[in-house]
Amino acid sequence: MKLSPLQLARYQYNPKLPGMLRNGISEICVSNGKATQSVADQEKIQALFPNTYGKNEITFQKGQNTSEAKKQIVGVILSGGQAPGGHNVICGLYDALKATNPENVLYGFKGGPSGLINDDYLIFDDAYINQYRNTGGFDIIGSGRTKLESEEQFAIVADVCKSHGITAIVIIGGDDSNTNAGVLAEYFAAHNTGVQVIGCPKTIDGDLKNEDIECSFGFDTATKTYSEMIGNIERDANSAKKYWHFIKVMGRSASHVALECALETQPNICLIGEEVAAKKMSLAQIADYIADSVASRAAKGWNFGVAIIPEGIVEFVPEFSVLIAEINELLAGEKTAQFNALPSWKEKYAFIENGLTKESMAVFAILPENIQQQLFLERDPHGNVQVSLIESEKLFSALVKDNLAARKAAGSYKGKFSAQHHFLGYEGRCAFPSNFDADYCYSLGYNAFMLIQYGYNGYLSKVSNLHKPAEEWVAGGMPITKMMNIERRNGEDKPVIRKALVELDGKPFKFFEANRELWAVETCYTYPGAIQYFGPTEVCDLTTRTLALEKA
Ligand code: FBP
Repeated sequence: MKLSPLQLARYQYNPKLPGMLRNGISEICVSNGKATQSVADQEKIQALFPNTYGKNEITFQKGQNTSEAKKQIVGVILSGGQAPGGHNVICGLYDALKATNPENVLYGFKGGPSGLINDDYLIFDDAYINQYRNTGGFDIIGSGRTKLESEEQFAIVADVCKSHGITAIVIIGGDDSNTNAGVLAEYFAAHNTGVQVIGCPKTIDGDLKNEDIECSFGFDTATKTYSEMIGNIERDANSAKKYWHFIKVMGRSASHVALECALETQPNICLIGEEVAAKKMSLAQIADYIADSVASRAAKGWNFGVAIIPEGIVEFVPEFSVLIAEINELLAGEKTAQFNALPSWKEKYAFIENGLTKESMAVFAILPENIQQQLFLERDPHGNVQVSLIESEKLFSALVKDNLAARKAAGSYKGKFSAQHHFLGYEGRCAFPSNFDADYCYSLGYNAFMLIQYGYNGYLSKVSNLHKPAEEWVAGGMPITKMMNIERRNGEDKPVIRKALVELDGKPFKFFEANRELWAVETCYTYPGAIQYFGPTEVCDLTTRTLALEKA
């Protein structure tokens, strides 16, 4: 394989550990914190997790290492969507494991959780792991979206662990995967398997965060990558002065990515799904809001602009959620085949018109035809519409176009409107991790091994104080049960880690809210440029604006 000069240079980068982990393995001891409680539904969570509930939070500090000297055989999996820095979690884990005892072994289970069930693995060595240091991607062992959640699966995993003598599993994943890590830890404890489980917080979406997890890894690099591109598009828009760019960014269930990109690039418009839901905005109201900016700018002679749209936006629009629910109902069971058998779109349209309520039909009718058809194309394994496949950037530009046409007819708008569409998602998930993510991820992995070495089970590797230089970061562990509450999932009450949505009274949103009116009519673009890996720390080690504002 031909290596790029950057890849070669990144091999030489030494990720920065928190100060307290820098003195060598023999100098890391535990400081016990308070016993914990789950964030809500304490009695129910305690009853479901009798063996792992209520444990102490812990931090590491400099001091004599008192952990038991035993050989560790550890397995690791990557779970869910790629996020920059995953390789470094594994490198940090490997380095701590080997520094503790060169006889320790690290298994990598391939292709995500299914690798653990199918016992499909590799064993890491220096030569293999060194190829992946400070690189993006999850190709070191691959990832997957199989969920590890049933007792049958846990029993298989227990057998796989037993057959290799595995003493601990590290699960690198998002809120669902870490919820499942907590459930697996409880199962292992209840069945006296002697196997520990440690989670690590991953997702570019940024929605795995709470009072303990300041940010999930990958969010920093992904948003910097998108912001570079959005800044470049803004500069193109401001140069050519002839297009409105509608840019959809990833973030299925929360709008953190969109908000962070907006804080970085100051576009004319950025929709925040959580606000749309709170204000119960309709599609027409959103289109009107964007059209106001288009018209105000046109009045100044500026027929160009940039709008950021979060991937999950349509699910936040109440009337659209109702429409989706009705469509799911309309196509339930046998009815999908019936619908698909209809020979033309005209007949399908009549079927839809017949099945939807008047209100939902009114929403459906204003959608452009390609979006209408998208709603009936791909279904997920449960037979539901896959909302993330809807091209919402095209949806909103079409609605804005119609809105502007009406304004033109009424004589209130005289501009030109020509739109370009972009979707920024996969471009950011496997970028070379920023220095922040390279350091954070390496620390998470290193720290995960220290948790294993000290015998913890059902803990999340936690590194905090992240707005400060790495020297001042705080490393430790948090019982996963502390982050849980009970939620209704697929008709059942389940213990889960709560997904973090954008807080409308949080500092990042408040900053955006205070500035967006100006950004909507003026041209205030900022151009973050490409991630810098080498150079002055104020350029290379910057965290996200979200983190900076939250900690300000
Ligand atoms: P995770 O929640 O697993 O980290 O993945 C998030 C994400 O990157 C979303 O932003 C996006 O909608 C989704 O993955 C795409 O998934 P896939 O890779 O399966 O197409």
